[in-house]
Amino acid sequence: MPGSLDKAPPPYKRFDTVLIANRGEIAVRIQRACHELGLKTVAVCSEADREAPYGRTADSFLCIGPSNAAKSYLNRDALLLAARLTGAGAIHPGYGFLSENADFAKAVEEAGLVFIGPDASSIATMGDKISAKRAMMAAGVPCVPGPDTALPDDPAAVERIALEIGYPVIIKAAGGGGGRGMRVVQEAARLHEAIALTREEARQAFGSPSLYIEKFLQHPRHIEIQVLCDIHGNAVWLGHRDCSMQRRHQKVVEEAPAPGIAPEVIGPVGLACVQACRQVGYRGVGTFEFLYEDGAFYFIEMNTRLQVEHPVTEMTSGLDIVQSQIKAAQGNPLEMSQADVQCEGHSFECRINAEDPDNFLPSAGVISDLVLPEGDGVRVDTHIHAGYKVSPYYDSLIGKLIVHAPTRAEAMTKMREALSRTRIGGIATNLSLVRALFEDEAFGRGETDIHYLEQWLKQRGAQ
Ligand code: MV4
Repeated sequence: MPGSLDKAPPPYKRFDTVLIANRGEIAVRIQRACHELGLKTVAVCSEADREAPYGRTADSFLCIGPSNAAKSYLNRDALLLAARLTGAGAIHPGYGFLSENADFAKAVEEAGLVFIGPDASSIATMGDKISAKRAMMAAGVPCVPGPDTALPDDPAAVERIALEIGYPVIIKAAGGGGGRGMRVVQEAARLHEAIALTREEARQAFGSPSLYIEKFLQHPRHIEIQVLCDIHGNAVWLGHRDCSMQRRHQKVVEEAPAPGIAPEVIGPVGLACVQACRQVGYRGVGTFEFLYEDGAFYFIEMNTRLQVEHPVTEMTSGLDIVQSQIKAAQGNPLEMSQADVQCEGHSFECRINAEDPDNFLPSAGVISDLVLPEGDGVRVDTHIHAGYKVSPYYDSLIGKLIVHAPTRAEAMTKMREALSRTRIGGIATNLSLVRALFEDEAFGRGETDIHYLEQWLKQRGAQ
């Protein structure tokens, strides 16, 4: 049933060629989805990525700048020029880089191309964490206690708001997100200094001093809901993921579904997310991030991009999220209703990083030998091969190991087996770390929160 739309759908813009404005494993993943849809692809690279094999399997391959990402993968003019030269009708931004940049999305649309993502105004609304919270509260999505407006300047007014919420509180920058620009305040005596420090950081880092305040949740889990929307007012949610296993806001292991959450508890939250998408005229794929504590959900942020961990949801839902995202950008109506979305079994993803497992420093060099696992319910998303040179210029993610099995216990066993068969020689990786995690008993019981991994690493180091 189509919902109401505040925005009129844009005119259909057909495209037969997609420029992939990214690199590494996600460039491979997007290229596969495009080719499966019968679309031609344009791969772009920096000088460091000239040898990338996905360049040879694309229909066109262009070098757009030097190794420094600011001059290549983040170079908007170079990307738009590459699209024009190759006849691309759409740009897929992947994740990171320009994927959540509203100005870039606008420039793409103004150049007469399709940005494969939501429209620029949705990106801008969700990029400002205060306007995102306001939109969610208006749609009935449960949020963390605290106002959906910027902190006032009047010190006495701020003190009253903090007291009403109750300490501890957290001060966050409206332009922040993903763990940047936030500060916990334990007691009233420290409130004003925390605000002053966070405001200055926000001004420097995000160019805006705007802040907001929330109740600080002490031991939550990080649970997210994946949505998929078309431009005709249809939206569905594709279940949930637990992404609590993280260090310094970098996720290490993700799973779907989040363990131990009853359908009656998450169901209404999923419906509220879908309702919010209809209200803001959201298009394509999106992720609602929640904190989950003591049986309740609290919205924190919405990501308007395809996420690294989308495969665990693909495994449980049986849907191809990247293909669906591209079809939504083509203006096609959703091919399924909520009743058609049936999530089955359990999926885990391990992020494999080229980094020292003890000090987490990135590790560059040539992969001397490589053995990757395969088999039923085993998936590897990667761009690497034996002889591949891991460059020091970019994120250390070199691949993702994904498994799917009927139950969580079976999926854990399958991941242990897949990890034991994996060999990556010549560079340091975090394989030993994720192998140890899959032997951990509390993780086995699904009893972890957002602080678990950092505490686990501390204890491990102390031994
Ligand atoms: C919070 C919080 C506790 N209470 N907000 C960190 C990343 C950004 N997305 C929001 N974050 C948090 N917001 C309230 N009101 C704790 C965190 C947080 C966190 C959240 C998700 C995953 C990992 C985290 C690690 C530290 C802190």
